[in-house]
Amino acid sequence: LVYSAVLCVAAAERCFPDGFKFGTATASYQIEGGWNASDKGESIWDRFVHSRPEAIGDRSNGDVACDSYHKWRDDIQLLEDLNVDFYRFSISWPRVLPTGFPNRVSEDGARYYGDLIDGLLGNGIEPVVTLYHWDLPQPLQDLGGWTNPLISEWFADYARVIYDLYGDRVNTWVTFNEPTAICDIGYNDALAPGLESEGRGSYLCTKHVLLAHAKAYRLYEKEFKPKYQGQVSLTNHMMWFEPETEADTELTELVKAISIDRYCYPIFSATGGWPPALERYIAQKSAEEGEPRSRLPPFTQEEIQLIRGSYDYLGLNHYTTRTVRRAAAGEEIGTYLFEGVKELGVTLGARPEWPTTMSTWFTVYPPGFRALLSYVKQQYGDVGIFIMENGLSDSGTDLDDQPRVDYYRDYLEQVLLAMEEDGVQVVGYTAWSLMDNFEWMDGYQSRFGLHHVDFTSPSRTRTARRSAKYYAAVARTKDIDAKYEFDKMAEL
Ligand code: GBH
Repeated sequence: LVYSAVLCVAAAERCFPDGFKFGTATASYQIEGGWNASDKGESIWDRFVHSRPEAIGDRSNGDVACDSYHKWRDDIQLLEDLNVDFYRFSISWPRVLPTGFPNRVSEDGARYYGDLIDGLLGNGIEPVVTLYHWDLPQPLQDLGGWTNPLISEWFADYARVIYDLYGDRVNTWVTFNEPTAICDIGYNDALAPGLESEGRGSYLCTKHVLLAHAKAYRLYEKEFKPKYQGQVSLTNHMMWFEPETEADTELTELVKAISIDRYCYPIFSATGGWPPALERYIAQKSAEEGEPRSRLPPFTQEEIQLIRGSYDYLGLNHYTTRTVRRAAAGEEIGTYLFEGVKELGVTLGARPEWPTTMSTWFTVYPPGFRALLSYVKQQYGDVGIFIMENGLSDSGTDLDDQPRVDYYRDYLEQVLLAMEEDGVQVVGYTAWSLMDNFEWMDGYQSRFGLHHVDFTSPSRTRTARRSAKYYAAVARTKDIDAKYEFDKMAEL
């Protein structure tokens, strides 16, 4: 109706600026399927779901998922209908390098992503490419995975292959999606590889992921940036944290240090290295535990300099806010504490008035987004912030997903407030997700899609939800309300 004609002019405070980019995202293991197509190598997710099917809520896996390995042309059509500026997807390392090493590049794997990129560009959609969204080649896991110090070299070798293949057509690169999921959850008996080494393996992993990121960044900077002028960074998962009571204020700052700043301070701060408060805390705690050295491995001066400043933008994924309080003596600390905060003896909660979702870790509190964005600006200055994920989970049965429309509208409003009132520089926004997909430990039970996917049908039919229509209007008009007001009353 009217909304498509009326571009954002009237209600200025509801409009994103002209150059602001809207997109949507997926990840290879969550959508592609084709887990052993052609010469693709095994990933740690293939190994995990096949050897521990009971670990996944509905005992499902990503063997077929959305079948995007075959249906990528349909995906491009969905993206066109959404009017998005860009599509963020990830490359499966073992699909391109079956052994994990660059000794053998899969022709079919390389062609798959090349076709996808060309198809996007042909339709005026910019590719935003993530190099690592959790599907490590299993042969590298067998050598210790992210705890092996050599892995930062192996990652840079892989990055070089990908830059060589697609650097002429891809301008925005995300080296890592959510190191905290890779290291803290992957080493806390959830998410592949499903090992248990919290506070030791997780910290080795943290250090090596940061180094791998920095090496891939420096490689691009030196050899590819002069030719292509692209931008490289990583995206960190950031919950926002509020003290449960005033007494928990100081503790909440430490929670931010371990969950948000552990992965940001080394890269985005002026000094580099670990956040000082965190480094002190873990050194002291390790000493008390009788450890000969801190469980948080130190950086050399050279490493600090390599990592510091290795960014062209600041990527972040945000979904939810948690409350923080000290766990009582002997209290069973909740399982959904994945952001590395177990170390601090805290427990995370939510205020009773925050609506719940289909994800155990996730309640809805839009103002937390603005608070987080302002915190990031205050900590790291005027770096361009690229929101790489944000979205809502539900049970997925309803195409009329008004709560998801409300979530997007209300969270986007907080982004606008952060930009206009707090002077935060946000350059782009990414809706998670283009379509329902394999939601890790939840399998297909919780759905984040703008599009519904029928996982019982061999053709994995995709159908637009109400939220897809809302988001298409936002992407076209940059106005978060035009379509919203109209649609609230309309039939789907
Ligand atoms: C993002 O992580 C991911 O980047 C994306 O792949 C994912 O689909 C999306 O969020 C929605 O979850 O699975 O029970 O072990 C957000 C951070 C990481 C939060 C993993 C909860 C663990 C819960 N999340 N997670 S569980």
